[in-house]
Amino acid sequence: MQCRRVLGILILGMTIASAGDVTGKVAFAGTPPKGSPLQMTADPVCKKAHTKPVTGEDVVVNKNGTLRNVIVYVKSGLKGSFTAPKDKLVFDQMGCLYTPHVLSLMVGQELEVRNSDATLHNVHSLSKANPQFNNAQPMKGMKMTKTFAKEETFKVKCEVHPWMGAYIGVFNHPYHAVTGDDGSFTIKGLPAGEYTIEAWHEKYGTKTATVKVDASGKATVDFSYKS
Ligand SMILES: [Cu+2]
Repeated sequence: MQCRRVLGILILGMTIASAGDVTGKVAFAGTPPKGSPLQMTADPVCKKAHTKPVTGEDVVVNKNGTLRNVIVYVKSGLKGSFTAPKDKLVFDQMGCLYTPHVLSLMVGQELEVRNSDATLHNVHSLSKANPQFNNAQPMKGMKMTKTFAKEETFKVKCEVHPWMGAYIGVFNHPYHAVTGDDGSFTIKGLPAGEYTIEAWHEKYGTKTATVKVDASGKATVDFSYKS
């Protein structure tokens, strides 16, 4: 009886230890740079979409002193191959801005590119490992679906509206996340093991850290950028 109970606890322990979540936050130290206002007067549709001045999203420091739009991902330590999630991600053009400004997805995962504006946008990828594309979406409500075969992070821009820019991170695995308005991230369901985690920001570059996902099934890793 005793033996069976111990075995039961052991099996339960092993189940918990098999995968864990890595959570953390990306701090920003120093004075946030003053964002420059975007001049949208060249296209009345863009200008009309905003009632307040719009600033660029290249550096967004949250109210709690953290940095938004940082991709945090497993750089090394993973074994085996992974299947792309079935859920489609949406990359929208709204108010002549990309929503979201930074996104991450997996090789083979579908990305729906939408135009929610009643004006012409061209969606131009500056990818290197993946074939570049440059597609016009002249009408509101237009949609197209893209997938990417290779791992890389690249810029997307619109030549009609030079202020429009976004970044897409493509990964060979599902262990990546982007910091939002509280600067935190969660990489879910990572198998137990030791990993190098990297943070990437379009202006401030990369930071790395090592993390061990152990029997507790949870690990924390924080990053910090300076102005
Ligand atoms: Cu545009």
